[in-house]
Amino acid sequence: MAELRKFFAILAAVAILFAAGVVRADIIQTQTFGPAVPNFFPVVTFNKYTGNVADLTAIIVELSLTSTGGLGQVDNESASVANVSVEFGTSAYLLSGDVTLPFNLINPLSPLTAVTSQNFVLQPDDGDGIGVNAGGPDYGQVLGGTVTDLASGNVLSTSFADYVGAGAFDITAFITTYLDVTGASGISQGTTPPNAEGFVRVTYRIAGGVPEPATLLLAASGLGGLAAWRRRRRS
Ligand SMILES: [Ca+2]
Ligand SMILES: [Ca+2]
Repeated sequence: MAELRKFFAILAAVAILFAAGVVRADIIQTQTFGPAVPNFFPVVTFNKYTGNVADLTAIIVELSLTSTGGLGQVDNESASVANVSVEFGTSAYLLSGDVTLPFNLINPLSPLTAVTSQNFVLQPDDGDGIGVNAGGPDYGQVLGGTVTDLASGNVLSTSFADYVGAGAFDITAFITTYLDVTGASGISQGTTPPNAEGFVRVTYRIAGGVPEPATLLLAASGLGGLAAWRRRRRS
């Protein structure tokens, strides 16, 4: 009976994986970049889909960015108290001359950011001169933590053809140190860059394809379990 329970447990696990969409006929390519000190501009290369464009139900591009350490600095130069919100870390966006990428991943004005945030009440300029001068009541600093953020977008179906055929395509990631100060003007800014790393992932989602090897393995072990259980039952 224990074997029978085990068999049904495996069967249930396979069913759950299917239902959860974990097991799919996706073709997934992941290319990493870094770790390196921004600013840097890695080029990552992916294979095109070699089947028919009609097989594709979706093309998904993901960008993951992890920012570690570094320092963001602000120094008030105005004669008023400044309530500021500071975000410090790394930003990233993508560009490609080969394929049309999802719009949310290619906007330099709205990049993906992996940041540590902190609010400050900066006292009026203490007379330390223009530029960041560490210390004094008009100064604040954000120590960069380890932060990861992910952005994902769907390629428009009208651009699927870019991704189909022989060969490969390139995507360039623009990885830069990021410091954003909101709430007041007249604030000097300075940074010591963090370390940055991440990945770009391209997924081809295929209609009615064959399951991935992991699924077949699970199914096979389930069938194996059944065969073993039958053998034991007969003997
Ligand atoms: Ca100052
Ligand atoms: Ca200062």
